[in-house]
Amino acid sequence: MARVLSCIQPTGEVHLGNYLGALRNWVSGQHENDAFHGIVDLHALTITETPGLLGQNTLQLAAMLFAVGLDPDVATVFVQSHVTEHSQLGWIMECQVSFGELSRMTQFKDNSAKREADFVSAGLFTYPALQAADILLYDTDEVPVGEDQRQHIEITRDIAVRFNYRFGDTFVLPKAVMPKAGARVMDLQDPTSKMSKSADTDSGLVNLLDDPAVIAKKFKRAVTDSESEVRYHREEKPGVSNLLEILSACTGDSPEALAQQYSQYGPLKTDTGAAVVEMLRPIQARYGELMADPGELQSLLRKGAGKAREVASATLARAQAAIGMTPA
Ligand code: ATP
Ligand code: LTN
Repeated sequence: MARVLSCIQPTGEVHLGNYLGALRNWVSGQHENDAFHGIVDLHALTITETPGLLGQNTLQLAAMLFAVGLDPDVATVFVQSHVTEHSQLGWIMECQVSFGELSRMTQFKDNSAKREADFVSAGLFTYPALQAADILLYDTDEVPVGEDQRQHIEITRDIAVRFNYRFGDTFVLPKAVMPKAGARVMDLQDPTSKMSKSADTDSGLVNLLDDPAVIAKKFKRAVTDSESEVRYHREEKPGVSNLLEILSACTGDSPEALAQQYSQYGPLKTDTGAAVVEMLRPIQARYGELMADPGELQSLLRKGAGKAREVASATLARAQAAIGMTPA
């Protein structure tokens, strides 16, 4: 059984891109693999300044992970800061990666540019080192992520190779696995940018907790193009292709086959909105139940952290021994 790990930041509501590009695959993968999923609150801290918000977002995200179908008896779901080994190995990783390598990370370039007037923390820059620690702590074979994370998995491999070369074989080399459908859900108002919670406006962003009427409206207003032909072509028809891909992710039919069934944009928008609403209905109901019982939610997270710590502490000890640090 492959060890699989993927993580998500508690930085606001979970959106359709997160779900189709990541969470849904975590749920289907939990029975085939030994799955670990972290809520990476330390990563979110790179851009969080409001007191109290981080913990609240963490609990809401935990409820959402269980609501979409992660089973606490099957997968290991934990909060990053509950497993202190992440911070400890994170520092060691920072010392294995160069300033130049970190400077080439597109996520850092994008995020720091977006925050030009704001505080750009050093943590935002060293973020990939902490991510490498997340992955390497669990002897991870596979990291299921969206296309946007490919560079972070590559740098993790580079760091692991370098560490193993310097200090002897310690870390398993992970590889990124990209889902076929829904790998990159685009903004409904700007289909050349990925759907993102940090978008300027909310109208192109579908949150999993959005009201059904709001979801339908967002799809009806989705940007397409001035032609009227329904055809699947990512570059020439980004808006239409995004809708076809979302509908495909809901129905299981291929975007090409779905394109054949439509001759106008209107019905494609309506049907895609309706399919998304139906897909989210049971998730929204389960989320409501979980949020009504915070004690239970906390105990599920405590259990996850215990399981995570067992693996993480052994790996950290191995890395410290390989370096030759004095044992405490
Ligand atoms: P955002 O851009 O909304 O802030 P993010 O990339 O910072 O999102 P996280 O919340 O950490 O993301 O993302 C969790 C997972 O969701 C990652 O595996 C990421 O690849 C995936 N993901 C995020 N946005 C999309 C998208 N538009 N399409 C597909 N997958 C996505
Ligand atoms: N950087 C990722 C979140 C993340 C992650 C990880 C993903 C942090 N640690 C470990 C996979 C494995 C993001 O922004 N989506």
